[in-house]
Amino acid sequence: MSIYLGLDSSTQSLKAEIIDTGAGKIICSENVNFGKDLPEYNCPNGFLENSDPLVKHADPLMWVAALDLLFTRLQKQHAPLAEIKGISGSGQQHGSVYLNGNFEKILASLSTSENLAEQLAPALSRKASPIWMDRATNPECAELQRQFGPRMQQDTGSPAIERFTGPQIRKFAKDEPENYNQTAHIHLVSSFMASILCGKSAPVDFGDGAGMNLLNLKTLEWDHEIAAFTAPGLLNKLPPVVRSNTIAGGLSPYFARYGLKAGTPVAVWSGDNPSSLAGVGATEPGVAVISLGTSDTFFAAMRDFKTDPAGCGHVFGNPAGGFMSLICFTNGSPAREKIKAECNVSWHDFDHLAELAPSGNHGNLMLPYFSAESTPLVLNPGVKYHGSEEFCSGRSDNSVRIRAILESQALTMKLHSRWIGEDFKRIRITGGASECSSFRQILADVFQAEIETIAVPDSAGLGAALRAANAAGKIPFSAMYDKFTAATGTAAPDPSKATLYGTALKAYATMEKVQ
Ligand code: XUL
Repeated sequence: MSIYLGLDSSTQSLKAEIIDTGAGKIICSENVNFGKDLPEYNCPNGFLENSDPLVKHADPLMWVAALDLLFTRLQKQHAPLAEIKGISGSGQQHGSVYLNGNFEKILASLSTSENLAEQLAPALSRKASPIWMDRATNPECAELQRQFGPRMQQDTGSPAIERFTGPQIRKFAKDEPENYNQTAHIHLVSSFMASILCGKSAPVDFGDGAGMNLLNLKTLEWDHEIAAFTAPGLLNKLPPVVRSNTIAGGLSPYFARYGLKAGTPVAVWSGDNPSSLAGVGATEPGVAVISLGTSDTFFAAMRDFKTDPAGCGHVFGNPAGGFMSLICFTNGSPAREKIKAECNVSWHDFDHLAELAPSGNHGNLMLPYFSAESTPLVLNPGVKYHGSEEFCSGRSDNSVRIRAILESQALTMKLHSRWIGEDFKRIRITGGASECSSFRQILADVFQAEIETIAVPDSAGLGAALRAANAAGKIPFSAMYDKFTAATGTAAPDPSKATLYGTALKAYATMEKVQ
């Protein structure tokens, strides 16, 4: 049997997907929800409460505790842990973990009589980890941009971005120089979790490393000049950066307590978006992916390295080699939830009501900035309405309000993905809201592309398992895609809607410019 394990350390949970590549299926899934299962870490939504809405930090020990709980649960459901031939993982991107000089010593001598969180607590040089939702580094981004100008984006794939790791590290070094000096290793969530599995400090992969404003994508090495300016001595604190199919090490003997085999190959972890690219079978260029998770993301394998002139889109490493584009819309799912709550309807009715309003929604659109937005960058949120007086004053039907959010979200994705320069005719869609058939049709008509649904509930976790099979079992991605990532449904574009949505796109772009 060829069994591989993929772990997915996301904002709100840690999940496991165990696959059998011979049978071509997921044979076991498990999940730990941070808010529900680990309430003692005070992160009900994956982050600690803070009076400053721009600050979003999480307790890294919660991610560690989740690992023990997840394996306990897998063991309880008799998952074939002893048969696993390789492990990899996916981490929420950009988040960083700060560790002192004891980290590697502690990892090398983990005892099975204590749990992981207890043992790793003394290794932290910073109690909380900034995560991808944090927006508190605007001054640091300005400093980095002043220093490097357009080179920052040309060489690292993105201008200095608030949630990216480099600006976050710079802020920490400025605000807490003593704790920064105590820091011997700075890890991403992905490389931190991989380190625990293999019992030593693990490398960062190109996929996730590209989300740091520190990796030079032209040389695929840390950019010495940018690192030196970001924070003193930073280069010595960063792990090595490697290709996504590198084996980081063998599984630590600690995990034998759950029935796993010590020494099982652990492939480097990657970010959730690069992992999802594999998990939805889109590592070859030509097909785009829309992932409707907490944030909505639009991403695709790239034919060549290219950056977004508007500075909103990013370039990350494609786990199969080369690059991928990624555009993140922070208000994705929370904005849909807000409108659903305002209309006081079920998801079923939300979907149905959206279909009752006509395509184009009589020109009623909205800028859905319920909270700070990444694309376009909006640090002072506020929702703006455009259209009829009835709609703008909040008196229109639920159907019009619901259609307005869905059409606006589809239009913003179309508008801000144009820089990729590819007229996608196939788009694969995943995540909770991909079940909303009205949204699928709106996306098909706005993009004039075939929208394919994939029945993968956790594309990042599956992608991590496929990456484990690729790295440890040398199985090509293409040999696994047919079985694991086949489309389960399609929405075809209606060509008669092309002009209408072309006009709506112009109206949306104008509204965004004048706001
Ligand atoms: C991507 C981003 C998010 C996180 C969390 O740039 O910030 O997609 O990876 O999922």
